[in-house]
Order: sequence, then C-alpha cells, then structure tokens
Amino acid sequence: MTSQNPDLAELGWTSFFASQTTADCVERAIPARVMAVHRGLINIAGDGFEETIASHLDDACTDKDYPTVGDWLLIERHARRPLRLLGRRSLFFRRAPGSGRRLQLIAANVDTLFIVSSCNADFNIARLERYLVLAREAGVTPVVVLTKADIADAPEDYAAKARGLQSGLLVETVNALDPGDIGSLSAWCGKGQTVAFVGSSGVGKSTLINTLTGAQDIATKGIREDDSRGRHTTTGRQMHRLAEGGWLLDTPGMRELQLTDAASGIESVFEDIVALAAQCRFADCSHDGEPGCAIREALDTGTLDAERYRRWHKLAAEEAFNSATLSERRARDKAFGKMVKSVMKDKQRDKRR
Ligand SMILES: Nc1nc2c(ncn2[C@@H]2O[C@H](COP(=O)(O)OP(=O)(O)OP(=O)(O)O)[C@@H](O)[C@H]2O)c(=O)[nH]1
Ligand SMILES: [Mg+2]
Ligand SMILES: [Zn+2]
Repeated sequence: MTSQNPDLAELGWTSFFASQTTADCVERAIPARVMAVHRGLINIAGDGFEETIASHLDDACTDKDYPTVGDWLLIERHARRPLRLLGRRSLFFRRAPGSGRRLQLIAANVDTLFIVSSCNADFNIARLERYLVLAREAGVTPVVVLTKADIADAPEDYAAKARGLQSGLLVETVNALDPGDIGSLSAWCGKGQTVAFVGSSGVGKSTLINTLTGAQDIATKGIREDDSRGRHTTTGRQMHRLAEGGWLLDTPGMRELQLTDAASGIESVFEDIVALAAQCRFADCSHDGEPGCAIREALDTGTLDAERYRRWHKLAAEEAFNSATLSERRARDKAFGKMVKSVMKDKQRDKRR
C-alpha cells in the first residue's frame, strides 16, 4: 500500500459499487471517488491517479443527481468527464436555507458516523438522540464516542446513559489525546472505510481527528490543484487519510446538519413512543388530553419517561417544520393572515355596535 496512490479497494470500492457497472461501461469508463467539490469542479481519485475535472453530468435532473464528496463516479477513460453517478450506500443532505425544497448534498458513502460528546457538562441526551436520528436517516452506522474519559470521575456512568438510548448502540469512552487509547475506534477506521464526525464545539473532534490521522494538523491542510484548464484553484481537501488506512470525510456542511425529511429516522430512534401512539383511540391523537390516549396513560403510570416524550415531541415538530415546502409555509402564513384579518374585522364591528 502506498499512501500516495491508493488503489480502488483502499479508496472504498466494494462489490456494492462494482455490481452497478456493466462490461461495456468498464471498457469505456473507469471508477473514481470524489475527494472534494469546488464550484463546478471536483477532485477525484481512482486506481493510481488523482485529478481535478468539471463536475458536469449530462443526465442530472434532481438535486440528488449531482456528485458530492465521497461519491463514486464512472469517468470516461479518455475525455475525463463524469459519465454516471453510482448509487450511494449513504447520503447526508440538508435543505438549503430559505429556498423551499432545494437540497444541498453534504457527504455520500460514509460508513460510520462518530457522534462525539464528552464525559462532562457537554453530555446531553437530547443532542445525542438528534445525531442518532441524522445517522439513521443518512443510512450510516452511528458510534457514540465519549471523550475526556481521562479527566472524568465516572466515565462509565456516561457510557451507560448513552447505551440506554438504543439497544445495541455502540458507545466508546476514550482519551482523545492519547493514540494508545483510541484502539477501540480502529474497527471503523481500517482500509476502505469512511468515517465522519459530528458533535458540539470543544468536545474534542479535532483532537480525535489529529490522533486518528497520525497528528497531521487537519485545520491547516489546504491543497492547490490544477483544474482542467490549467488554472490554479485552492481547494480545501475534504477526504483525509487515516493512519489505519481508512478515510475521514470532513466538510463544513457536516457541522450544519439539520433534521429534514427525518420522519423515519425519528420513528426508529423513538420506536417505543411510535408503538404507544399506535394504541391511542384516535389515529390523529395529539396526546393532549383526548380520551383513550395510550401516551398519556404511559406518562401517568411512569412507563414512558416524561423527559423522553418531551424530547421526541420537540424533534418531531422541528422535523415537520423543516420538511414543509415553501408553498406549504406560505399557505399556512396566508391562512394565519386571513384569520387575523377576520378577527380584527369582528372586533371593529363589535366596537361600532
Ligand atoms: N484531557 C482531555 N482533553 C481533551 C480530550 N479531547 C479533547 N480535549 C481537549 O479539549 C479541547 C477542545 O478540543 P477540540 O479537539 O479542539 O474540540 P473540537 O470538538 O474540535 O471543537 P470545535 O473545533 O470548536 O468544534 C482541547 O484543549 C483538547 O486538548 C480528551 O479526551 N482528554
Ligand atoms: Mg475542531
Ligand atoms: Zn394519544
């Protein structure tokens, strides 16, 4: 293995992608992975080569048809242009602010999401749940990494709380500063594997990343590349090599992830609440005092934790808001405006009487 020219398997090529290629396209095209995206240009790496090409794809129709970091493309062997985007194993995306249903793709084909929190005041169950929903929605395996175990009184207490969130949830406690103490994470960082990180500021993401990449300072790693016309562009590299052979996918977008179209992710993280709601007498029960409400009953008897219910309610409301189309929001605002107007009219009429 050379770190300069990784082969396809080292880049993350698996039978999942190989099975999407046919004999004739193998003749005409070669696979390459998108290492960085930069205004109409992509930085790609394939078997023994790395170059920057235009990202244009002829058959792209929807926002999801465009290549993003981590994607696999078939590249025309001679003309060096993308022919086809291969189906993804996983995808992180978000809705662009203020523009209705437009999607911004953030990262594709991430295998593992390290959800980083620390064994101190930052530890927050609601935040962990939120990230678990994101991981579920993207189709990525979540691993909760609790840092600062070396300076916490009882790191195992935090780990136990996190494990209580979902059966089978993977939770590791580490000292992110110590390369000898992050061995538990290597199972997800080996050859061909791609990981990404989320977590709030100060929890130790950069520390962990530096330790996992072998102490190269990732914040300072910008690269200059030739674009297809021979001009120079400065691009932030978005895929970083890990010491164990895998890849760290790091884009600014990962830090701004919101819940959008995450209804099924929320349902799977809160499946106990969904199961209870299915037992309410009314299918559209708002769990707000209706008769025969299974949620109320579970809250009253203590089988459902009130805090957990409250967290679910908040996430579900946020998801519904983010997923509403612009026209839905406008219609709602319009209906609200109408209602305000008619109330004002009634008031004025009352005054005149
Ligand atoms: N003792 C100890 N200190 C840690 C550990 N992890 C991180 N730190 C320290 O915590 C501080 C914040 O760590 P960073 O890695 O910068 O945190 P970050 O998550 O990258 O923060 P942002 O870049 O703001 O999002 C630094 O001073 C680290 O040295 C750990 O496991 N043990
Ligand atoms: Mg950082
Ligand atoms: Zn109910």
